[in-house]
Amino acid sequence: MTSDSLSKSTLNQVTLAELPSHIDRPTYDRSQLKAGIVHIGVGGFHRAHQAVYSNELLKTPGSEQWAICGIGLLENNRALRDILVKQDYLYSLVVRHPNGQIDNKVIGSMIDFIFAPDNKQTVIDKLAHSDTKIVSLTITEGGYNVHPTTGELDVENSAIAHDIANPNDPKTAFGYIAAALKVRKESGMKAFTIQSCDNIQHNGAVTRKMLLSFTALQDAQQQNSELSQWIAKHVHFPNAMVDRITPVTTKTDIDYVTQNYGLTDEWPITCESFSQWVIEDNFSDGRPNWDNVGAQFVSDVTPFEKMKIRLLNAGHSVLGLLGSIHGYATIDETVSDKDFAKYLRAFMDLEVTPLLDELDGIDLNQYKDTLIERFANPNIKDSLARICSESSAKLPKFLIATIHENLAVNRDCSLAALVIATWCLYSDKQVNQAQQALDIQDAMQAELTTYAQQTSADTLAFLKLNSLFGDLMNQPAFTQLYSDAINALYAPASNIKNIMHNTL
Ligand code: CS2
Repeated sequence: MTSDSLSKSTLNQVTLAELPSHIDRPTYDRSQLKAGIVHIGVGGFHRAHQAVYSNELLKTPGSEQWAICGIGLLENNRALRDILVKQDYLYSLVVRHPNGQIDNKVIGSMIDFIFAPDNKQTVIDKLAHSDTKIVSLTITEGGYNVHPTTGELDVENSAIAHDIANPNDPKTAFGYIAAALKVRKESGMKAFTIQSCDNIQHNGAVTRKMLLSFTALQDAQQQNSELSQWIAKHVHFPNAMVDRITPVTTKTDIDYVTQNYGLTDEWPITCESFSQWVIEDNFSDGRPNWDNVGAQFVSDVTPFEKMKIRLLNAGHSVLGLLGSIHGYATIDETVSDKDFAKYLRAFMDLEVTPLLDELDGIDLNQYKDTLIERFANPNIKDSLARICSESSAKLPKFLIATIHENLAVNRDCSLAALVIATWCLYSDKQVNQAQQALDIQDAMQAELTTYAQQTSADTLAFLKLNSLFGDLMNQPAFTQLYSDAINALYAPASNIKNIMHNTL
């Protein structure tokens, strides 16, 4: 904390009145709100996206039942809970436009937060409460426990195995949801909607499939329990495409708020001005009119989600891995280098666009232009470390799926092959071209490194991680491209830009 911030009061319900007048704040009476939404996984993205749509909606009369109660499952949510409690669940949102314009806001849609590890029964009671109509999720790609090659629930995951065996002592989102739905079923209550807000294609359908497998395994251990069948019949799982770039909060963001809001907020959120949310209109027991505040309800979200995940998220990973090896630190810095922008655009045009469906009202060329402009926003310092974090959970869905689809129709995938080879080098050496250490966070890091470190003896060693790559190892059309890329990357004094240039 800076000495400046020490002298300032904390943002909370009382000090809200002290904010300078230009700061947008809740204009609704927060004491009258009810938490119709319980959200599991209150990270930066949720606070820049769904909570912001809800904040705008609460400004319109008649929507008081749609406030949010947050749930934190992870130990590191303890600190967030302490901050939110101190701030009456209020937080600042700093929206940074590409042209330098800044929208300063305070978001008030969250009215409670429960730290689950210390309050398991409170969480189950909250989920089972009759006010709860929607349980929404941002538990990250890995949180769904989908086995990357079989597409089934990964029952070997230790937390999932624990929750299947111990229905009364949950740790995972599925464990809590199942416990609460059991209460609702047994007491004759309506089911809630389960609304995934993660970057997974068919996120609703995936959540449904995983939860039904999970509850079927729990049912098999208890007599007369038919929870899985009840869920299949009563719970709705709308698919959705979600989008807003939200970098990790830095000390600079905290200091900005202290100086410009005149109050301290220990965990403000900074995000880009662009925001998109396309949702299937398929809810179990009512829904907020988020379409009145910029979201879009559609009957089928499939083409929107594929376009976003395969262009934006994969595009981020392309820049993230190549840019990290080059020595860049942020996305805007990387895409402002015309060699990287050119490579990204070629990847999008040649290897992704042919796999996408035409979308009424969306011009794909314009969508790609906008993506590059968004990535280049100089006021959003989105770190490559954030983008590359948990690549083992992201790349199978963002990029490797594209490679498989291209191979199936004999289309070239050399640009993506170089990215996979770069991921091998990144996991193996863990330094950039200038030999500076990379900040790598990945639940599979030990395995990634072990396989990658066999590369000098066996060029294809990394691809043997078949839980990530499936049968890529046995597809000569791919292994040829991959070996060429590995040989170039591992050559003495190799230079990523030259290799990118030669791959184009
Ligand atoms: C990013 C996403 O995590 C990532 O790799 O691509 O967090 C991305 O910023 C969001 O999906 C944007 O909507």
